[in-house]
Amino acid sequence: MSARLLVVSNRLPVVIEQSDGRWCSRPGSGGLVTALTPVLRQRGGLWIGWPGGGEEGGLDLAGMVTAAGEPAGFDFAPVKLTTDERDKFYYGFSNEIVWPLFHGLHTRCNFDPAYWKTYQAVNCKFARIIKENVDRGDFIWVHDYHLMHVAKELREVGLQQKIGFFLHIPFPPPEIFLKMPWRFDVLQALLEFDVLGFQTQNYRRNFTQCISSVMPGISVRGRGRVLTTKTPQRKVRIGVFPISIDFDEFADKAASAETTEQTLHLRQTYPGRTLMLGVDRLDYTKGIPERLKALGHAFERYPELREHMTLVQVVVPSRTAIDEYQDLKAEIEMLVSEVNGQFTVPGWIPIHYIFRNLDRTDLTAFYRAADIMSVTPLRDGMNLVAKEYCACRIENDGVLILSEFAGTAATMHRGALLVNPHDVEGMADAIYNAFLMGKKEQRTRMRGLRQGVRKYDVFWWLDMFLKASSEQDAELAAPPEEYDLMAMLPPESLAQAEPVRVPESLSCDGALE
Ligand code: ADQ
Repeated sequence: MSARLLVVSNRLPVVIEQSDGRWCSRPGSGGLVTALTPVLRQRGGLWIGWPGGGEEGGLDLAGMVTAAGEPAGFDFAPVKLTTDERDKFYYGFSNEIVWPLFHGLHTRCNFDPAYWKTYQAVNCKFARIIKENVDRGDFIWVHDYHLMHVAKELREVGLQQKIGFFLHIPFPPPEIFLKMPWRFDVLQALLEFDVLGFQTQNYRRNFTQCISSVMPGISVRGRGRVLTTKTPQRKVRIGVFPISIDFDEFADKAASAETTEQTLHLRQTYPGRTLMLGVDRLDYTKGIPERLKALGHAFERYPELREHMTLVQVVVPSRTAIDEYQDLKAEIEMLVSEVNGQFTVPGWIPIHYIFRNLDRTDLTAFYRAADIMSVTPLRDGMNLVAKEYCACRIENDGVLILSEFAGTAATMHRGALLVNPHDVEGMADAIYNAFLMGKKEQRTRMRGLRQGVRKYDVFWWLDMFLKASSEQDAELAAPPEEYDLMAMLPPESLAQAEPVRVPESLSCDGALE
């Protein structure tokens, strides 16, 4: 497909913000930006999104964003949000409802009806800006949970061309999703897209189960990478496309002279010690407190780890205007000092804690220097950090400790040491096993992991999505065989498990107005 890509996401890969009283731009961070930037750099196109900020009089937002886009090699179009929109659409509906709910943490949700109204209004605003910028023949590709209503709004203003949607986060099972007061509206809005992409088969299954539970008139057909469903208005294709990274870019950066020098410097800082690394956005889904508790437990349970292993925990600031994220930061800092207070001896501090954005050289040097990488989210759509670590292990060694609840586990389970992040003892054992693992086993595992990340990189992901959009089904590979937690349970416990039943009163009978 050679159409121009018109990518739409809540955030642009550039952030406009005030620093020392002056407006300036800086690169954005996070998984979506890491994945999509090389795609647009390679293909060109237009990226529509919000560059941050609220209502600032006199600020030439479009000019600043255009200037920031020039070196990137593709175009940006900004969507300006008012302060009220930012609070209710971004902090409110997106971050207090969809984010926790879709990660299975419904007790953290604040189902404020005012948020829903603003969410629709802002999706309508995005749709207007797409309409102003779209050319006939463009492929409109909307990203993530902030913009689930955009296709519906675009259809209402008469736009009939193909629109794709990719969900970067998990899609929850029906018993969680159906708690959302606006569940039918959200499902109906999603079915206004032509192609829907999910990270794993499990998340797609959750989505199709929600459709069959509450829209009995709509059946989902097919098997393999793409399923189809027909609504009265259109045929919707529903695929599994595990997102990835630009493997070569990370591997080349890891091998560069500046990263090598920086890696040597890091290794000298921790002489003779096993270095374990954690790199996460500040978020309660990333399981940072659980990891710190497990490490404390590991030092208790396996005293030989003391003075021989150090954790470097890097946390990138994120959503810090929200109280909950400030509380999480305080909790992390308290746990770091608790473990350090209990175990530090002269010449050895168990945890080094870094709370800031790192540039690519620093990040890849940490990946290269780390003997063990700990990626232990409570739930994660995919988790690119796990893939970045493997890409940077250019000597084919290192151990990946990986949560079975990360989307990445679906395909990286063979090479990684899988853990349940809620199981403090199991995590402590995994840390100890990683510490003891010999180079031979490390290489066998890491080679397999690296081959997978190299072959199924972000360009493969793009290709699969575009082929599915243009119905080139013969060229689509089957979805990967996935790690299946249920398959580990004894058969008798599965026989007793009750299937999820949705009350008939919830059914909305497939009507799509
Ligand atoms: P995120 O929740 O942002 O992404 P993740 O996929 O791990 O999670 O990506 C984090 C990104 O931030 C990585 O590319 C990493 O390099 C970068 N990063 C982390 N710490 C950093 C630091 N201190 N300095 C600079 N950069 C740092 C969402 C979903 C994920 C999904 C992605 C992509 O939550 O599940 O994998 O989108 O779909």
